[in-house]
Amino acid sequence: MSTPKSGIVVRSTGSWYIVKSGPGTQYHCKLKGSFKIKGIRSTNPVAVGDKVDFILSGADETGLIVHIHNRKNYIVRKATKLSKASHIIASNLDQAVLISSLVKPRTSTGFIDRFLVTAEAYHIPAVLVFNKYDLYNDEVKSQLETRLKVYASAGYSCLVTSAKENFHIDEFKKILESKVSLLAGHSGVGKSALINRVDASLNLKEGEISRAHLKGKHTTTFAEMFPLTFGGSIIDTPGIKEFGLVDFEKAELGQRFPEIRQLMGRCRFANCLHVNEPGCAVRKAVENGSFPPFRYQNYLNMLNDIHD
Ligand SMILES: Nc1nc2c(ncn2[C@@H]2O[C@H](COP(=O)(O)OP(=O)(O)OP(=O)(O)O)[C@@H](O)[C@H]2O)c(=O)[nH]1
Ligand SMILES: [Mg+2]
Ligand SMILES: [Zn+2]
Repeated sequence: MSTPKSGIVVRSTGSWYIVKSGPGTQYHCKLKGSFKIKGIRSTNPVAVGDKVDFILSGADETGLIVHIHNRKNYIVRKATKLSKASHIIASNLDQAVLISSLVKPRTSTGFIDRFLVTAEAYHIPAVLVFNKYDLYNDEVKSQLETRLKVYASAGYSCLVTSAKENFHIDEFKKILESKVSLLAGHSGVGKSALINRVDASLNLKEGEISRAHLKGKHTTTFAEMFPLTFGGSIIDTPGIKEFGLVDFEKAELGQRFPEIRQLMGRCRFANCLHVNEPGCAVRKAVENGSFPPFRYQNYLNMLNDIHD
């Protein structure tokens, strides 16, 4: 038996994995049967970004994955709405970058906040990119200003871009340089278009927005890791519809909102959920206008979705 090689999973199709082992060297690998990872109930034991050991076998030089290195972190979503099992989207990330847009398609703040809460829970720095700026009219621009103000003061890096008009593309490149970045966002917001602008060699497929419902078709089917010519890599994911709140307790949620985290020490009760408890510092801040109303509403919606 040959000695195991190690590499990074750059693509997963469910049963086959492409493992990159050194520059320009890739192997098709399968998972050794009956592979289980303790502590995680997931539909996919190996995810893009995983560092694995594999043994080459047979004349066709395919590999058998025999070991998965401990993950620095990982990001998940629920496999289905009702299921307890989760799907690991990617692992070993330096940051998670959410590409959103206020039009065609519009990304809700509810979606953004779920993304941020998930990133907070896994201690992955989050960056918010608002793309398609060329399409924003004055009303939409003022909505954008509100979002920028709220998210920047919560401590998140924000960037406004237009892939179409090459607006802030250098800034976008700087964000990605020398880091492993997960790129998330609804189908059609311009993930592939933005990556193509910073690294033309990748030549990712860009989709057409379907005119019928302005929702965008899925043009990227599997999560995939791409090396960037200027250093670092990005993980392009299929349009993510929903981040489930995996493994969350009601009491934990407030910790994942920096604005709530800052105020909660002043609530009368240590176990305050900031709904209608007397002496709640968060509610007081909402009432006097110093806490962003949409962030609070999204907090309540998420709290409501957690069943314990
Ligand atoms: N006007 C305008 N159109 C854009 C911009 N960025 C992307 N588009 C267009 O929006 C459509 C969708 O862009 P994609 O890059 O394919 O979107 P995606 O996020 O990769 O979508 P999926 O792969 O389906 O998840 C394409 O027709 C792009 O040309 C932009 O900044 N402005
Ligand atoms: Mg795409
Ligand atoms: Zn409170």
